[in-house]
Amino acid sequence: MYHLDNVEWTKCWALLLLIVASIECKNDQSELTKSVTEVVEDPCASIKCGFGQECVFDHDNNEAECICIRACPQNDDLRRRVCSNYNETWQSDCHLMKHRCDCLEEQTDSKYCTYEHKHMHIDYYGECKDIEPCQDDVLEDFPRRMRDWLDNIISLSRVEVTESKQDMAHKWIDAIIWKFCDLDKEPHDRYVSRHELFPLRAPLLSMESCISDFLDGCDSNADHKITLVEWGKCLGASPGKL
Ligand SMILES: [Ca+2]
Repeated sequence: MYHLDNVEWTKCWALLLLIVASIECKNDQSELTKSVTEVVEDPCASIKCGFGQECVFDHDNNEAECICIRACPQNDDLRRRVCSNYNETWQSDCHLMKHRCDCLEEQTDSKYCTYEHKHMHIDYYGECKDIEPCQDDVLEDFPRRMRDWLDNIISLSRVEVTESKQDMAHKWIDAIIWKFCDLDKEPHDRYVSRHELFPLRAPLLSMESCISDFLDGCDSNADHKITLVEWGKCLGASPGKL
């Protein structure tokens, strides 16, 4: 039978102590991590800041607060340029929003702030350019093009639509409802406001001259909010199908 000599016993004990110490250390670390996680909560998590603002923690007052965005990343990508509603190109949406906030909060020299800067918003993505007037025939054909566009999005995404590939009418109704729900988020109140149309309108305006006229036409009673029935009607669905 093999017997351990004194040196080997010493090595074994040392190894055992190391293992025990390692386990205890891990336990201590997990307890420490747990306690830190429990104590440290992001004070900004429940705060929603306004246009051009970000949330920071004010250590003096021990509270979170919204301030104008402090810095925007340098952007050299022309595709990320934005055009304001006053037809002025900005380096990015961040730069436009920051400048408006800085002007409103008097965080920058007033000589750089015009009336327009204090009231601007993003009109569309891309550099400002002459948008061609919407032609009647293009506007008339717009629901069909929107339909094709939505079909493509649905096909490329994992949005659940009816499984029947043959039933194109049902598929189209599903697409109309899905897009309405996708837009109706802030607030989620079963109406789509002009503000909520922004994610749909802004990326398309520089390419689709009729998008604004088309969306304005969806609000058939001109109350500045679109219902699901109005949305379906302007996309060519009969009210009974929604
Ligand atoms: Ca809404």
